Amino acid sequence: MSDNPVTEPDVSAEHPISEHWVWAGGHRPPVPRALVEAMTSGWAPSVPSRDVHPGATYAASRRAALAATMPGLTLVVPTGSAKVRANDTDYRFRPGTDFFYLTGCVEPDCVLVITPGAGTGHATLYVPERRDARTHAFFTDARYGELWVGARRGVIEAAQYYQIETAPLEDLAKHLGELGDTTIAVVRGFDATIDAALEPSDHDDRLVATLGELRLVKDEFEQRQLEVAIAHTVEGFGDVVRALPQAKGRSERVIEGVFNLRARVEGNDVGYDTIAASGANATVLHWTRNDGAVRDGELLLLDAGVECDQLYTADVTRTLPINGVFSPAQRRVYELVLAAQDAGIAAVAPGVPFSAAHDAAVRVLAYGLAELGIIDDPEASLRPDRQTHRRYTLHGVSHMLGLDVHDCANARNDVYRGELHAGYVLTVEPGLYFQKNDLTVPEEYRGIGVRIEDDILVTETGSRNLSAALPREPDAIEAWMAEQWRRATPDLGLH
Ligand SMILES: [Mn+2]
Repeated sequence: MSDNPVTEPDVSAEHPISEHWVWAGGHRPPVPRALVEAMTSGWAPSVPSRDVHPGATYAASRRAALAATMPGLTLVVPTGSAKVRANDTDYRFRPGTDFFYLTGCVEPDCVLVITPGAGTGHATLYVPERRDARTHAFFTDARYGELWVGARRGVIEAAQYYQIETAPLEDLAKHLGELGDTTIAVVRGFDATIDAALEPSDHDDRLVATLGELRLVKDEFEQRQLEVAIAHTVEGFGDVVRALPQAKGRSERVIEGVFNLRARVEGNDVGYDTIAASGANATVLHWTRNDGAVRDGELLLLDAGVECDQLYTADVTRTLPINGVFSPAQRRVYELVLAAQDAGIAAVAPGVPFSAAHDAAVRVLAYGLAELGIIDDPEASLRPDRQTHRRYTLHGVSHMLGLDVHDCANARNDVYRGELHAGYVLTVEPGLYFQKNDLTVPEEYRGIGVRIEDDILVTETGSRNLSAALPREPDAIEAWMAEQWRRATPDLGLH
């Protein structure tokens, strides 16, 4: 460690130094230089970790596959920076998905650059220099200083941990300037500095589409991570059932809070805002306010997923009777949605179109709506120029799942909606939604919303339901809920 830290490389130009003062910015008064020198000396040296990221070899393969798909181009993939919540308070940082897919790196501000070269090109990860005790920013910069935010890996340790060549982010502008007349493709919208520094080109769209399409097939590391996320999600659903007696008479926030506790403890976070919809709130597709009352006799639609530490997310929905037993009307609607989901899941296989699950499920729903007396003629309704059943089914049955809950959104439409291949993971999630004021629906069904959602891996021979550990059959759900209530439940202290 240096005894004269203030003269070390200044990585924080916004905090100028004079003979006696260091300016920290904002409303903070200047800091005495003597204090900065005291704060940046007398610390034991830090030793870089020899750890290696568990997915490093997979990330290297993905970079090679990307470079092979877009030869001759320089590819620039930034992760983005912390987003301001208010003033000097940021949202928790989540890396840009394409960047993370190619590196495994979770630190903000980094940029991956792949330049064309022999074979699969040459990858460099640009990482901010550490604001450790060798720099005055260690103490004067509350956003990046390691005294405030903890140690970062920095240029040296990141090279070892991510098994990639690294360079200081501070050199990136100069290096990009030296690329000359090579053609550059950029993932835009994540890093304003990068967006401003590099001219837009048609190759930008091709780069994000290519990444979206490469991400469709989950390698074995990704499949394992999805299994981890789903296993913790199953635990979270059990937590919610055990908390239901304490949630009754209170708001859906109890349910959201209990599930999200599991997500934060076992994983990184929830993969999307938890939908905890009691009673007729289940008919509001994006019900994330979760401020409705939890009432005996109603259904709870819980659409929730744990995002694991490697940022893959589950996306599971169950519709549960809050008192543990379906009423006859609830059970009729539930069994219809279940039959539709069974048909949808059965349709998933390599070589079939993406829409196969949707088409199979919706056919069952249309016929079931006719049996319930809600539509007249299912075949007529299913015609492309009519589709009147959609008043009650509302949404598509499938989307891709992975690092993003709606994964691979940048893939070209004909690829996303093309044939399924082994390694794809998609949801199958039909639903029926009878609004409480819908006069076209028999009164006993009004205010009932049911969705059942599972995460399905396409295999070489068919498919595997990754979330099968969570019961779906109504009898199995009732038995499972009763079993949860026989177990000791933690007192949430809600009185
Ligand atoms: Mn979903």
